[in-house]
Amino acid sequence: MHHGLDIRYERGDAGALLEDRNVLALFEFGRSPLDAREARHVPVALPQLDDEAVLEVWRSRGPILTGHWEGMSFARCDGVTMGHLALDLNEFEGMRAASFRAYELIQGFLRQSPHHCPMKIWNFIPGINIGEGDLERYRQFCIGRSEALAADPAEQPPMPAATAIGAPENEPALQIYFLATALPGVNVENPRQLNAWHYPRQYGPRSPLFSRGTIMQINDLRQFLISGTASVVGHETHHDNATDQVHESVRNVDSLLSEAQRLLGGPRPSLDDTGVLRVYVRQPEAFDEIRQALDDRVPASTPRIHLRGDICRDDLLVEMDGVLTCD
Ligand code: 3EB
Repeated sequence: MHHGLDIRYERGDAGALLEDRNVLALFEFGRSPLDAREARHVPVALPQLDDEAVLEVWRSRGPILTGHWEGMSFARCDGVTMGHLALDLNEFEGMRAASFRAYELIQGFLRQSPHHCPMKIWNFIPGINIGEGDLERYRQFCIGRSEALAADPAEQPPMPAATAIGAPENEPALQIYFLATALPGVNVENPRQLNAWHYPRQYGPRSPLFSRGTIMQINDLRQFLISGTASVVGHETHHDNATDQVHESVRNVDSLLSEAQRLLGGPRPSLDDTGVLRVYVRQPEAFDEIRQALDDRVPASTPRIHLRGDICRDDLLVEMDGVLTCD
């Protein structure tokens, strides 16, 4: 096993995998995050679309400490912390308030943690496209996030990488989990895309706050955490069909990898068997088309899963994220 975070898709039973003391986090799909049975267990409400159901397993070396903090849970090893929270939306006056609380909690947690630099944050937002105009849940989520981050003047960029995807409308919880380390990572932005925090007003009153990718160093290993990447060029959505959106998204990932190489030197990180990909699919009926379009562009050796989830703009049909290991 390598020295960083080892991410795999495995068949098996969640209970049995949690017996493995090297498991830092275990992601089970199609289950409410409120069902978590322990700190390392992270059920994600999005159903998996692939024929074969798998678990996403994060392993790390050395002893793992687990615990709870203000209703959050965490698992920490020498190099990295995985933090997880699920807030029952019934207990909040709307998505803005829930998001504000979530980001307030995350900042509070990070301040007292030995790993206080967030590298990547995954957000799963029930009914993400519900609501008209600026009342849309995703936009309200962005407002709450931005208000919580602005409430702490010491909390300035570097921004973490992020993914924000819709969970089923009937899922009760806003779920957020993250990776944090002791040292800041290297942020990578995509020259093909406007930096998300500079998005114009038409996408909402407060811009999303994330970096397109972060290079995280754990021990002597560098890993590239890729944000949710869609068919956005500049700030605009391109294409109205799934195949072209997949191809555009892969061009965006490629461009980000070239930019990472430009910043860091060394070999160009690539999509191959040292990485994993997650593909988020809005319309289940487009799954085969999306899988095919991706197979045409990404080596067969790259492990990948497809999850059913809404994307934050209603004209986006697909989004992907992933983690690559740099040589
Ligand atoms: C985009 O490129 C797609 O709000 O945290 C991707 C990744 C997107 C993260 C977020 C949003 C977020 O703008 C949307």
